[in-house]
Amino acid sequence: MKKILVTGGAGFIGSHVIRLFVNRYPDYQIYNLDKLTYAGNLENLRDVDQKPNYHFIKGDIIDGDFIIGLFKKEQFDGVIHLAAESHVDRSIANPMEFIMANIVGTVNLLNAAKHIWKGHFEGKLFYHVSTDEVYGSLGDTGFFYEDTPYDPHSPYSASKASSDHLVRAYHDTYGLPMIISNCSNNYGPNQFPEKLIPLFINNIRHDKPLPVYGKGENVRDWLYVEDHAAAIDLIFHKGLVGETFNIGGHNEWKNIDLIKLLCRVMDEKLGRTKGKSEKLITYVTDRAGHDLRYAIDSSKLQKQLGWEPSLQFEEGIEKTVDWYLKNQAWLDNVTSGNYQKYYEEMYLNR
Ligand code: NAD
Ligand code: TDX
Repeated sequence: MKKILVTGGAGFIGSHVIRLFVNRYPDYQIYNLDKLTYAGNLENLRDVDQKPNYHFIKGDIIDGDFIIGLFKKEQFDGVIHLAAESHVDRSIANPMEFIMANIVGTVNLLNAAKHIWKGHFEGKLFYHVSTDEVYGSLGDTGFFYEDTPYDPHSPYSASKASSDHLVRAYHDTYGLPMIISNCSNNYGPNQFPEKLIPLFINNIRHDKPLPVYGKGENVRDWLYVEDHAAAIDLIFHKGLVGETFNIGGHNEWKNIDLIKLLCRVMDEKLGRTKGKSEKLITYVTDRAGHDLRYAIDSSKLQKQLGWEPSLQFEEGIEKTVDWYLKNQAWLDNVTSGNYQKYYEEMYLNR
């Protein structure tokens, strides 16, 4: 494959995918299509944006005419689709944006791929990047498998579930070659500070309260973002068409335990008295429909394609904290503008 369209490449995970592909496959042409919403930031790609095999296109996947025109013009061989509205809390406040970007946007891409590739499906691939949240919520035990029935609870996860169903429907109905992967919570450099880990790093840095939802007992399964990008690379090249793969590192943490670990690492890195950051922990009203526990079984990916996560969590958290402390200008830049308004709406009176 030579010409690959990556959607949402200026976001958190997309930028790591772009970096990996641009550096690893100099003979590929990588096209990054991104609307540059609040979550998209071309700064994330400064180290690769001058490479001859990287191209940026500003555009909106909600605009069907634009998408079909782009596919006609560029004749992509493959699509890696990451563009989405991705924050659960924002989906609770404003579901329609999620319906438009995540469902309508995905269908526009599917229609364009189907139309342009019709009769020439051989060697083409539509790779849809999804989340473990489509499977719903677990109790204290058990795991999500590839055949776990979908049971989404938030507008975000319902919109992702819907897009997954549509990708499968285009495969079953029209033969569109596709693969889906469902990954657990990612963390690492360049994540927008609305998600738990970068939000709390930023708040600790500014001695601001750490708003823990409910009792902090919800469990998430965390994966370092570069390990997710490596899994996408492997699946894109070696995965069987029509298949689904779960991606996760068997790394479950209760929120409150993770937050305490983060506080300890931040105290150390900032040279603060032990226990100082933990004092910022503030319990606030729980998220509506808050899923209790996510846990991914990724043994299919491990057995079929030999993927393993490369990092232990403590190591990944240290690397992540180091990155945010070294890149405070990045944090300051993304938290200027509308961020203050978002923060007040989301957390004031909570
Ligand atoms: P993000 O919010 O950091 O980035 C999303 C990117 O998509 C941004 O660059 C944004 O500008 C772009 N975008 C949004 N709407 C668009 C539109 N209409 N047209 C074009 N571009 C648009 O998200 P992320 O955390 O990097 O997640 C990327 C993908 O991975 C999403 O599909 C998400 O559902 C999935 N995912 C995320 C996680 C996670 O933990 N973050 C876990 C599993 C799966
Ligand atoms: O301020 C907070 N306080 C808090 O207690 C925030 C932002 C979160 N939380 C809790 C809610 C969750 O239990 O921390 C946990 C993690 O929250 P998020 O970072 O918002 O992630 P989550 O809701 O688990 O969803 C993430 O993982 C799956 C990503 O945002 C999704 O894009 C991905 O699909």
